[in-house]
Amino acid sequence: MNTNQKVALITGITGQDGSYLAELLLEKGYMVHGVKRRASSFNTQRIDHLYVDQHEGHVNFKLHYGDLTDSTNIIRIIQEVQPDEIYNLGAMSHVKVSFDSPEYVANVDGLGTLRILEAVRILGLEKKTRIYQASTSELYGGMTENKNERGFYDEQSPFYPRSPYGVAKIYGFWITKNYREAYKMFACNGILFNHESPRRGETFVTRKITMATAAIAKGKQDCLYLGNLNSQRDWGHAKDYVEAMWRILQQEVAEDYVIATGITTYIRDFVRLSFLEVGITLRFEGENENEVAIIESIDERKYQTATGVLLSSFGEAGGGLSIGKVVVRVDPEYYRPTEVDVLIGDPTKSKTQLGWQPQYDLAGLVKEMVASDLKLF
Ligand code: NDP
Ligand code: GDR
Repeated sequence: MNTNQKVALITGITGQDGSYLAELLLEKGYMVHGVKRRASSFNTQRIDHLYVDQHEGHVNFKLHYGDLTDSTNIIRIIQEVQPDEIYNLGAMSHVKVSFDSPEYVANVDGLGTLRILEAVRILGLEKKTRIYQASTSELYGGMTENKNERGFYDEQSPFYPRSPYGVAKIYGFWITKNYREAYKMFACNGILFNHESPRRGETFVTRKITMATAAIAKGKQDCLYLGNLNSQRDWGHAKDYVEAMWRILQQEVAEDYVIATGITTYIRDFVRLSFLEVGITLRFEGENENEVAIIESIDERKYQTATGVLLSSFGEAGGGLSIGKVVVRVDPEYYRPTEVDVLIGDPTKSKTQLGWQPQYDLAGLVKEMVASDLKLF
């Protein structure tokens, strides 16, 4: 065994970010431990490629059953693993769903963070173990008056969460900061703006859009139903964002950082970009719940290259992908009781202090997501 090998523990390893972070840390030579929940069906699709049967002798990656609502098992896992770094990514991460299960989200996303910090303290690992807390741009709540003078949210901007998820995460933010100040622990918040990838959960808006683009283009779906098309998000790529998480824990001093692109885009424009990937230009008409997106034109060559389908044969087969077809409608069912209208982050501190530089732009992200989803159908 290499005694200089760093040991990391990731909660939420089966999620989008957990899977990319595990890949990054393994590449860097870490021993990676992850906490996974027991489920009635397999929930490790995003990390299966990293898993090598322990019986065959590959031991840089190990999963432990656990749950952030259970402090006994959190303490036991941390005691066994003795991690140099903990990345607390585990959470009920869906904003809309948090309105349906507010107590659960408070328990997992709020108290779960406390359980990690307390476990480290109870085990006397305050000097050894560095902790990354997955904080979020949802803390800002999109309050216009709280932006900085340049029109962005930064590390000094006040918080005003607008969902049970945001309220639970604000507890996670402050308890992390408090333990840093009270017990001199190396505990940091990454305030990450939205980040996406082909591994994004299917009910988040970007993935819902790219999957529907692929399904509609291949004649497997008729129409995409969305909620509020007027909100704006600062979207980056999850691969770039897990690199920032790692950098945050490699600094000399524990601090909090905003990770964002500094560019914000309407949901409607993400839809537009997504359909352009399969050669379809959309026109939006109407307002609010009456808004629809209609096919304005189809670039046959681009369509065929992207989908591998001949548009003429597809049309004749009765798929009906033609000019004038409505492919997106609004369903108010997807509206939230309180919405975060506009998010845009200022990554100046992370770029200058962490030397963080994202590799992807929005166009590259959309291209990768649509290409990946086209393979599903
Ligand atoms: P995902 O929803 O893809 O993953 C969440 C992970 O948490 C999954 O592994 C899930 O397990 C696990 N989890 C859920 N409940 C529990 C629980 N009770 N105990 C232990 N683990 C649990 O989220 P992302 O990867 O996108 O996000 C990672 C973190 O970053 C989350 O904390 C999220 O709130 C935060 N965040 C995300 C942003 C984004 O844009 N993606 C932006 C800012 C913050 P299972 O697979 O079994 O469901
Ligand atoms: P968000 O992401 O709430 O920002 O939280 P999501 O993709 O769910 O919503 C973004 C915006 O799109 C609007 N929207 C829809 N959203 C969903 N899910 N489904 C729809 O059909 C739809 N139609 C319109 C939403 O109203 C919203 O304005 C994500 C999560 O990853 C959090 O865990 C994380 O903290 C934040 O990003 C930063």
